[in-house]
Amino acid sequence: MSKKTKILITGANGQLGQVLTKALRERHGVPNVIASDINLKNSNDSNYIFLDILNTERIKEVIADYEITQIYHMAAILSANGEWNPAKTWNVNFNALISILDIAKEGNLEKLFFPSTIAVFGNTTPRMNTPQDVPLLPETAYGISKAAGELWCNYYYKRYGVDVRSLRYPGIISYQSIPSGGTTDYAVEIFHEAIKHQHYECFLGEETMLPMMYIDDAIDATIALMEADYSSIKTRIGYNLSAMSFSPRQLHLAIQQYIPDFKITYKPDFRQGIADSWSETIDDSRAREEWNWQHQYDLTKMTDIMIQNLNKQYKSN
Ligand code: AKB
Repeated sequence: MSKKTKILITGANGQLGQVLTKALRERHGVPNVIASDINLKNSNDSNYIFLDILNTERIKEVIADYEITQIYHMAAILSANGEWNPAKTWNVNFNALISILDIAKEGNLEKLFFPSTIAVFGNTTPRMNTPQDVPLLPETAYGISKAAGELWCNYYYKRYGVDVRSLRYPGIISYQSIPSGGTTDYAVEIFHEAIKHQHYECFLGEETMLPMMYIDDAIDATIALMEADYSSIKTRIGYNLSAMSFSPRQLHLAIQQYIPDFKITYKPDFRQGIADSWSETIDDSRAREEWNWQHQYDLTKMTDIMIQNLNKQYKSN
């Protein structure tokens, strides 16, 4: 008989982790989803624990104590922050993954989710409609750690049968949580600044087109992949995943439909080089064909929901 699903989320205080925790708790019940992070922001949550993902012995104890069957390993240092400390980025993003893959290999987990990213692509990757299987030559410490992580996930699946599943997330846009340390963060910051100050200084150039996704789509994709039949998962590297692509100029225009006086100025910094090495649009047909992925949100729908919800949040504060 299969064991009751008990989930551990690492990096639960991050942009995706916060919303994923809520969604998984709605599905599996609060006691069955243990949220963990290295900071104590959610310490009033009795199913929240402090967990340093570099402490492998502690991860093993948590798995045993809570009878964990699945891990969503969301903890990571993102692309922009990763450039300030590449060695730490490797340690957090890659070495911690290997420890968790080893734990899974020992038979202690049924399933593992590893979040990958469009940052695995690089200057040698076709930038338009990027196919699933392309040479990966990432430019950032973050991208290198995630590309290597994908390869090791595939290795652990093939060699040891670890049921590890992965997605290459585009930039994620959410009102519930704020991203930190990424190159696509501008697409969240811009909404806050538009509402608060009707002005945003963008750290990317106005025509920098990047793949993006509204958070509900990202959460739906994550859960759909993890719940998909074992036989439908045909790749154990990260699945390409796509919903929309836009530039800061296009997002500015979309927000101006709600805030006509909203102004944007451009002051590209080192993150421009990172963005320029990534894809503009992604071919995610494998995800659509193999486990029925479908996105719900485009630029117009996403902008509407962001403005409505942030307006409410700022009014109630
Ligand atoms: C980042 O900008 O670093 C992340 C990502 C695309 O993985 N949002």
